[in-house]
Amino acid sequence: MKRILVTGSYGQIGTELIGALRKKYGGENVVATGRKKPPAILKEDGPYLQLDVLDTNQLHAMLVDYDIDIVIHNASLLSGTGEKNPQLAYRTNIEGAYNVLEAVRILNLDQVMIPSSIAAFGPSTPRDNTPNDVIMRPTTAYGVSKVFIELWGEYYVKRYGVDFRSLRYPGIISAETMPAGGTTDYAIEIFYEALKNKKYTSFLDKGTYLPMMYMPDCLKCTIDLIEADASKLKHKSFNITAMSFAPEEIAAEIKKHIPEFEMSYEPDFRQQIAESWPASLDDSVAREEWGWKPDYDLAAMAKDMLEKLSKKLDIKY
Ligand code: AKB
Repeated sequence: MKRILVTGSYGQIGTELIGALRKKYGGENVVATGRKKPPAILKEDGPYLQLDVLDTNQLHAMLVDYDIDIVIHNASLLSGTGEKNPQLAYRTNIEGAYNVLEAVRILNLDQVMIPSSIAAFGPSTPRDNTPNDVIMRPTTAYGVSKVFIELWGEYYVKRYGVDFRSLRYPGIISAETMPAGGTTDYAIEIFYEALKNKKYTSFLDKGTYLPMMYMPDCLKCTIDLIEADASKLKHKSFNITAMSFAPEEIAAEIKKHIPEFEMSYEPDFRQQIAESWPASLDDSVAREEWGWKPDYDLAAMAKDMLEKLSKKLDIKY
């Protein structure tokens, strides 16, 4: 059984990814790490550790001590936070990914998966049905860091034979852990506010289409890509998507379940970020090379989100 170390394990994707990986590979084989101390509420179903990927000695020691084969490097600042502090985004996202790739190369580990994002595209990229291989000139610090990760990772594949893989995550919607500082976060906040207050003010304007995905699909594509047969992967970085909607469309979907729900719009600095990203993605390369296929569309996701959150918050609708 391969042993996997995950960074950023206490973030939105990490918290749920650890559970899914442990279910599949066994608790002891999945080492959860994060920069902050592990939250006290975590179950003791495997190692939960504190790791700062900017500390290369600590990173190398942990990879050796736990006999790691695969690294999933999730630790990253998101787009909104990156614009507030580009220098911190550089250190966390670019230096962090560099350190992880170097450790994987030096220690000759089996595989490294580092997520990219729709943020890797920019205003000069075709916005509709954006192809996998297309111009990428992002205008955010976060987006630049994701292009660096893709290109540096692919360089290590060619130069050193490192097995690097990457997924361009769209906005990920989930009920367990809130994301922090992303542009697509509105599509999660809206569910909390719809249940708690029956109204929500969106920080993205009407008509702002973005590619999105529900967490179960995000977990599925992450694990599927890790397990994909290397000989079939012609690409290393993949577009993946499950749906695309604008704020008024998710509001209309929620209204089907909560008829009193009202939406208003007060776009902030994230509007400009969203407008520089694709509205929808073409993920046919992922479908062809490793069989990607999502399970959740907007209606199925909204129904499940409301059910999960109403239980979590103990609010009926
Ligand atoms: C963000 O909004 O910054 C992220 C992303 C799309 O990568 N959710």
